[in-house]
Amino acid sequence: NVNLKINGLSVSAPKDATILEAARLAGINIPTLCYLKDVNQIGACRMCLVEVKGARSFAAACVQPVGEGMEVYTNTPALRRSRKNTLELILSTHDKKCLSCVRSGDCELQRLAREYGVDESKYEGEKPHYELDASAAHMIRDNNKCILCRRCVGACAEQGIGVIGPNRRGFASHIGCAFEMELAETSCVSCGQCIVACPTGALYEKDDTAKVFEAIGDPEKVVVVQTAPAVRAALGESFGMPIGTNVKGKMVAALRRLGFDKVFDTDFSADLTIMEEANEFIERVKNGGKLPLITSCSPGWVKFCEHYYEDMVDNLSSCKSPQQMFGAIVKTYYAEKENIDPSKLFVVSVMPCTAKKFERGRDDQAAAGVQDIDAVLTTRELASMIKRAGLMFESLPDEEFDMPLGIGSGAGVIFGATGGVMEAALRTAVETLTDTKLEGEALDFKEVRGTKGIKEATYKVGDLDVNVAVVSGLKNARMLLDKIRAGEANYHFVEVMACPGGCVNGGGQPIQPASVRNNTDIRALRASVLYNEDKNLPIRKSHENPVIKELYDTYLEKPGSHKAHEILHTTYVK
Ligand code: HC1
Ligand code: SF4
Repeated sequence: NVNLKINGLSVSAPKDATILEAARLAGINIPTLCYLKDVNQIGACRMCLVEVKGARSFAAACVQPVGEGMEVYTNTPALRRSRKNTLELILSTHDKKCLSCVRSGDCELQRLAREYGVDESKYEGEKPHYELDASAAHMIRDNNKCILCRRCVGACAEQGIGVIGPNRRGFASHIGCAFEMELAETSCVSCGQCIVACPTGALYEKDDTAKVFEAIGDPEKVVVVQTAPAVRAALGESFGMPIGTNVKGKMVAALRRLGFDKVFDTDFSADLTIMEEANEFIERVKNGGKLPLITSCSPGWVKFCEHYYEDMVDNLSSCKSPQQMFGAIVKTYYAEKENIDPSKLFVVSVMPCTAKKFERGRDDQAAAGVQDIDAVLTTRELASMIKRAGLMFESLPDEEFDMPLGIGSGAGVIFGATGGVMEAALRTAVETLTDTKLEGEALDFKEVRGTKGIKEATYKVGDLDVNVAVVSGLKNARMLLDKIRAGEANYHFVEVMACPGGCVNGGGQPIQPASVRNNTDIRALRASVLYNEDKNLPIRKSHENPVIKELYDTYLEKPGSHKAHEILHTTYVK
């Protein structure tokens, strides 16, 4: 550790800490805009400037390391003037249409502008004007609100994709794709990690709330909603609740009050995915099929695989994702059971994910001859609908999902965290292959839990030593796939989630500002919601879900049956 003084206070900080981190230890927040820990550490925006005694110029606290005996000042009149000026310059090219901006109220620029009392029109002059890029299925890029902080660029590079970056120089400098291509023309995988990294309203998901409100208001339609496992772990944040609060019951109550005819749970179809995927795994092992089997529920990952690892597309499980299986079952089994014309059913998904908006429109996702899913909302869009409907979220009662598609096992719940799909599949595969019953602690496959980017383990399943790997974040996926390709790793089963930490950290989740992201393990807090729910559920294995059993007994016959293939499986692009 080194000892230094910050604003006259003695502080001891690790020797590789930055001034920003040391100040935080002393309870002092230095404002930042471009800095996002591990994603963008370039010291470019000049908001975090501090005075260091004896230095000739101000230092950028986000990149400047601490030193023994250093004397730092974070809040002098000169610094306040400098920061105010920086903000006024940023605003000189900003369109300042804040009233209806999707980020109004949680925009980091807006907050700083207010705190520093900026004069919005100080540098009014020529302004660049950019067309919106609405080409992609999942998001819109509005450069008129971009402040060139490059957090999105860092997020995309961290995903190992790198399709956005700075174009041109000087006044014409802007973030875009190579050769000014539209996002849809690039290999963007729709993960939305750029959106949750953006401090302003320059990046946002395509808004489907109007379409959903309209369907709800249409008396001809039966509107069914499903919620992904990870949504309950984060929706509360949009209403000021602490990160890591499980709001399942209030979420269900809110959806019912919004007017959905049925409120169901994606956990149910996560269980269904496990039935099909565990069966696929067993079949591939028995029949010498392509291994490792790689999960296919994360659409950003699937797109990534199709784009960059074409030779491994056959490793992908042919299972549709739980989102799509849900829609497929509603429009076939449920429609028949309830005697509803599938074309009258409107199935909405609430997802922590922006790539689900893209997945919905993929080929071969229409089991009943109509699209399996009609609209996908992010967690943020659901929050906005709840607010617009005037529902006081915090005071809603806790309610239960509707039956029959509202039952999920604990295995389905943990899908939303990295390692969850693997653990869920193992619970079912081990019991199926070994004729043993897993109880208590034996149900926890702890080695594949936790937020580490790459996890490996070997489990004894019957006579077989099953080597598994779990990765989240596409940069990690790249590393692992390269190892597999080079024959340096011998896995049987691999789980890949596109977003670092899995769905809980998806691109559609409530946006936490850098000041929170830099100092809190959001992924772990949200994941703990799911593992706690799993621990306390009476049913923790997919194959013990009674509705799943009934579905096979009365309709699908058995996992991997002809009918199951027609409804629940899909194909990929090579
Ligand atoms: Fe996910 Fe999945 S876990 S992909 O992360 O397999 O989005 O939560 O709904 O489909 O169940 C997301 C979450 C989600 C699917 C499931
Ligand atoms: Fe990059 Fe993902 Fe944003 Fe596409 S959605 S630009 S892949 S970060």
